[in-house]
Formats: sequence, C-alpha cells, structure tokens
Amino acid sequence: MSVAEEKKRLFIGIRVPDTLRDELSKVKDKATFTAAVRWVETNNLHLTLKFLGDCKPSFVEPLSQKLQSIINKHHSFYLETTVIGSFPSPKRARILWLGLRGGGRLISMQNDIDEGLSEFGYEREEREYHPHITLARFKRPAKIDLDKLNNSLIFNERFKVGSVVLFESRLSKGGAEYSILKLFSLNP
Ligand code: 3AM
Repeated sequence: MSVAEEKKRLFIGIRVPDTLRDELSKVKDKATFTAAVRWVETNNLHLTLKFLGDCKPSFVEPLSQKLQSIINKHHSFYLETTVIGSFPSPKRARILWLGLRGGGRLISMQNDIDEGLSEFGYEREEREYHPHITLARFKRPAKIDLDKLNNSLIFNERFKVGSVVLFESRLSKGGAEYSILKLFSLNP
C-alpha cells in the first residue's frame, strides 16, 4: 500500500438537511450559465468549518478527542440561508455558493475549532470565515449573472444544527465522495 493510500483526507463540517438539499438540487435547472461548470452532487452538499487535508489514520483518535472537547462547550443553533454568490467575484467566478447566516454561535464554534486545532500544527485561517455551501465549481473563471439566478430562486430556509461531522473525502475520477467518520453532538 502506498503512503498516499494510507492517509485519510479529512475536513470538519456540517451536514445540510434533506429539505434544503432537495431545494438546492433545483439550482442547476434554473442556472443558465454558458461556462463549463461542475455541480456538487446533492449528497455531497455541506458547510465546511475546517479543511484538514491528508492525515494519518492514527490521528483520527486524538483529533476526535480534541473536537469532542471543543464541541462540548457549544450549543445547537439555527442557520438561515442568504443568497447565491460567487468566489472570488461574479466577473471571474470560480465557485458558486449559497450563503448562510448563523449569528454568533456558528462563528464562535468555528473560531474555537480553528484555534483548538492549531495545537496540532494547523495554521489558523487568516481570511474572515464566510459560511457557505459550495454548489458548483467553474472549470475556468466565468462571468455570471447572479441577480438573474437569485431572482429565479427564493431560498428562505432556516434549519437547526445539532451536530458537527468529521468527514472523509475520497477523490476519484468521478469526483469527490464524502463519508461521515465521526459525528459530534452539540449541547441541546
Ligand atoms: O466546502 P468548500 O467548498 O468551501 O474546497 C474544499 C471544500 O470547501 C476545501 O475543503 C472542503 C471540502 O473538500 N478544500 C479542498 N482542498 C483544500 C485546501 N488545500 C480546501 N481548503 C483549503 N485548502
């Protein structure tokens, strides 16, 4: 077995509820982009809190203990959808996302995770955390009409977040496949 096969590609995130997943699966039917775009599989839709990259399997246990101790200090909260946007800009879009608003609880938890994992040598995120669900990736920077897309779709979803997930991402020619390695329940 090669070294690459031994490692697990990990990230910490939040699952998207089925109701919102179903709504989001309709975005691609409304989008009229001419640029080449790869849509995220409905099952893979998630909110990333921290990307960890390739990790040794033996790291999963100490990582999980640390995450558990962080999550134990936080309570469940609600997230609300905002609008569809793009990174880095609509003129040169690489990523299409749905924005989320989570008030202080999401930001405080994400900040604690970011800070807590610096103990393991992970760099702290310098950019401001911008909660989003990635919907699609453009193969090349594309100019897109976000107003048209947002006007054709109305997202007004509010959902409860009761847990945080340690995901494993497996990359293949067919795209990424995410599976739940561990689930950490927030306090009610
Ligand atoms: O949920 P989003 O799309 O924000 O882009 C990847 C995805 O984020 C990101 O981790 C999430 C789960 O795959 N990601 C992938 N490679 C990355 C890297 N090298 C990365 N984030 C930072 N550095």
